[in-house]
Amino acid sequence: NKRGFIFDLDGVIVDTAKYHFLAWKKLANDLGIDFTEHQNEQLKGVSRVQSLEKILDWGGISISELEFQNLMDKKNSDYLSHIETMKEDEILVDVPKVLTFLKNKQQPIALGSASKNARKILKKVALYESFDAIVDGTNVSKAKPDPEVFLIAAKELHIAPNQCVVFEDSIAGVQAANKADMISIGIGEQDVLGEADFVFKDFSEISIEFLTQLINK
Ligand code: B16
Ligand code: MG
Repeated sequence: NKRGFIFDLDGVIVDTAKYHFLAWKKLANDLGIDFTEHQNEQLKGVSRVQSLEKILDWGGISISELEFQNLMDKKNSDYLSHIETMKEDEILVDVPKVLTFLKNKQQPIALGSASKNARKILKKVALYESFDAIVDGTNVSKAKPDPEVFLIAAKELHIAPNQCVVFEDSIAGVQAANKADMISIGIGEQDVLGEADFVFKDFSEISIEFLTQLINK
């Protein structure tokens, strides 16, 4: 049996969520806006444009289009300065184990990320070749929670959406997977990702038996 296995990037494969947090917090604080971990949760999986819109909204600030573009560029260069030094040791626990298992079982594997930096990051951690398809922020027009990113990934894998499984760390991403009629697996906290079909703290909690059941279901 073949299923399509679709992985989010930030917060699922690598812990770049912490770098996004640092970069957004710096930008918000520079603008005199408070920025909490709870607010950060609402930016996970959300595109760069929409993230900045939300932050400005929380601060009750309105700016010109040019300034908006400048702030986005600033956030991204700040974020990229964190990414620059990334190595394979920043791959999250047991991700390689799961990827290798699925590959050995001939299961098609895709990346489904909102990030425009996804390909760069995958190359940094030497996982670029591990995916049969890569769909990222440069390939979509609608951001999560819209299901577009995962539907394109399913199409590229030639697997029907309801035969796909999505691993996601964000609320928006879990909602996108559910809307795409895919099996959603939250990676993180149950109280945050309760809308997912299954929630695990990280991949060390996902057993080979569980993956085998998913394939054979
Ligand atoms: P960039 P994912 C998302 O990646 C992040 O979760 C989100 O925090 C970020 O704003 C978004 O990518 C855009 O990223 O600024 O690099 O284009 O979790 O969907 O892999
Ligand atoms: Mg994510």
